[in-house]
Amino acid sequence: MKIKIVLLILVLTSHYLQAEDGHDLWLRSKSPVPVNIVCKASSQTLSIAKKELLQGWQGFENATVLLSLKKDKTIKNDGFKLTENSIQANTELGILYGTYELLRRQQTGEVIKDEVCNPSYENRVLNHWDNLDGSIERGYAGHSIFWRKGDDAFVVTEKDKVLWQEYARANASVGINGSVLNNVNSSPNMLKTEILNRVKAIADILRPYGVKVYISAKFSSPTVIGGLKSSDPLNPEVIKWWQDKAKEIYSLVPDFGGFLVKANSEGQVGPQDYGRTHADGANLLADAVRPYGGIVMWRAFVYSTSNEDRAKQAYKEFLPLDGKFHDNVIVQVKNGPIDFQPREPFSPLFGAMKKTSIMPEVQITQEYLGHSIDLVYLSTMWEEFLKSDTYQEGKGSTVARCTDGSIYPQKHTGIAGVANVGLDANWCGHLFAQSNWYAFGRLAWNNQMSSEKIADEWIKLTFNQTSTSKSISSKDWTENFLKQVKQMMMDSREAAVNYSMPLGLHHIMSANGHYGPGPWWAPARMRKDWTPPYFHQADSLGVGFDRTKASSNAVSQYHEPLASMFNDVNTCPDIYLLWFHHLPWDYKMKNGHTLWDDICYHYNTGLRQVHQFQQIWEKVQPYVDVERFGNVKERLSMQINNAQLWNDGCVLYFQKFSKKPIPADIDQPVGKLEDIINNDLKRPTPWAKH
Ligand code: GCW
Repeated sequence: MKIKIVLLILVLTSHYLQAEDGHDLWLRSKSPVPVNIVCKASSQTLSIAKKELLQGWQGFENATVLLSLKKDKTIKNDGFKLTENSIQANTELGILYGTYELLRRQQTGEVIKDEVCNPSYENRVLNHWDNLDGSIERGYAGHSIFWRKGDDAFVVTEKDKVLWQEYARANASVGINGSVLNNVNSSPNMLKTEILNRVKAIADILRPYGVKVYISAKFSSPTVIGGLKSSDPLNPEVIKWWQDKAKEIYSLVPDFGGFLVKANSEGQVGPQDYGRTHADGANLLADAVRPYGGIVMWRAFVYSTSNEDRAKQAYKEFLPLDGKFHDNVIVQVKNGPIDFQPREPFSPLFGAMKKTSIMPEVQITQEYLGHSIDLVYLSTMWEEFLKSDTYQEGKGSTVARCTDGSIYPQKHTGIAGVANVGLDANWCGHLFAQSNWYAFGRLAWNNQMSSEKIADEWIKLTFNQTSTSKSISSKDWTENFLKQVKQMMMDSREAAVNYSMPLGLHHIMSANGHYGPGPWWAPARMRKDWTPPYFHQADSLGVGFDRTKASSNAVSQYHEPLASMFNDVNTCPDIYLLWFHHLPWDYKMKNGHTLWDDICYHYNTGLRQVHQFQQIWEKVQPYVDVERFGNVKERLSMQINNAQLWNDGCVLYFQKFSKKPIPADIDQPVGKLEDIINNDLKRPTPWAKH
């Protein structure tokens, strides 16, 4: 009996020891090779660098690694100079980033040649849409790691500290150096002292890893928590209120990064409520944080009260303000002119605002790309965006170059990503959603990196060959695991576009949680530009939003040759066709299909691609531990259902207008439109428990 119990305990504990919940992200412990580290200076950040090297060294045994803080003109900001056995930097953080780079190269087998690595952007910031009650707007991986409700809401526990430290380490390992700790739909309570004390506690843990904290500020705070009659940015009492608030924050957090603001957008009060401009509002806060070196990230995601084409609004609002913002303001612009859709052309504000610091905002959390259920590697989407040529200063004026200081002398540069992190054991819900956090950091550090290289790194770091007990040769692993999984990641975003919004269709998702199709959704009293029919414009004649010169003329917001290229249906790229044109159902596509048939083929291709992903994943089972294999397998089967629903819902819905048959050589829908619509309105979001 005793022996049986001992055996049982052994089996259970060994299982427990092997349990792989994904919490270690891309930072898996290694059996380190002995190494000597020489570093004259000392500090908390340098101690972290030394510890990381001692714990993770995979280079020559007993090598001596030199860490030197020495100014060098070729090294910018927190950049570093790397050799096989040394890291030189201007700052301690540069040493830490160099450490992570050196270890990454050792682990991924990349050659380490002497080279200088400088960051593309000065501010590489995660935006957490975390609410003070612990919920997360558009979060799909559990509750907030920063905030919770309940009796212990303000108690900083050991568990909190460990988690925040792990979070900071993950960020630092990919070069992320800022975190906005709360939702842009901000609670005014955020600026109350009890909350600021918790901000201080978080900042103290994040600091040694070089992650600065920021707060999303509610513009109406002077009225809502300050008791003032107005929040008018030009009112002296309001100015004083913000100055005092900034002073209080900096007394707690001396290196506080600054404020992020969403104003005059989706119900948020802003300067326009007082007859002032966005520049007046941004400058008010910027002046308050200026004495301490803070910045203000002012969002350009605004809604005008007019009936203007939604895609044109931000540009119309902000372009006239170019040059009017103080130099510690960065205007934060979403990648596309609408709202983080699976595919959008870049926002025309990029490159057009020449006298203002502009930073791109991308969404890491998959609000419109399948939550943390669908496997979608977003790096390819961001790469497409960063490489888009704006032509604003001639050919080659890519979004990347227009925002990183290469073209315009911006005082500050930055890039923001809406975080996908929560309390789930694996941080991001879906194991592959971790790759999006990773990719954001890597692209923020180097906006020229290829998504393929990033995927390669992430797979090697996340699933090393030891992730199962079986002995697998390196060739086998590369051929049958790495290559297969990488291809799946590289294809995954296009698959999502295909099964949800192909050919430039956009904003046709289910209103209920933004997961699944909803092209039919149009309640009578809803703002028109919140409803899918406004965006797809399907009728008996055709489908698509006419943004040509003859209609909304959104094309004119782009620099030539783009304006003409988008305007002409013959030169407009297929990927943006229905974004810029309303076309007849039997319009002849370049590939010979009619538009109607091509729409059906795209949805079907997307569905088939997800089936392929499922097959790939089944085949790689021998290379992955049980738990992580299961996490992805379960979600892929939900993704198939989602792709099927998109296919059936959209094809059947648009068929009501096209009145044409679905091509016979593809899978026919399995659902009924009526049922799909009825279920859509009742459908809770799949992660209702959060
Ligand atoms: O995409 C929309 C989201 C909102 C979000 C808003 C924004 C935080 O549906 O949830 O609010 O954008 O970016 O402000």
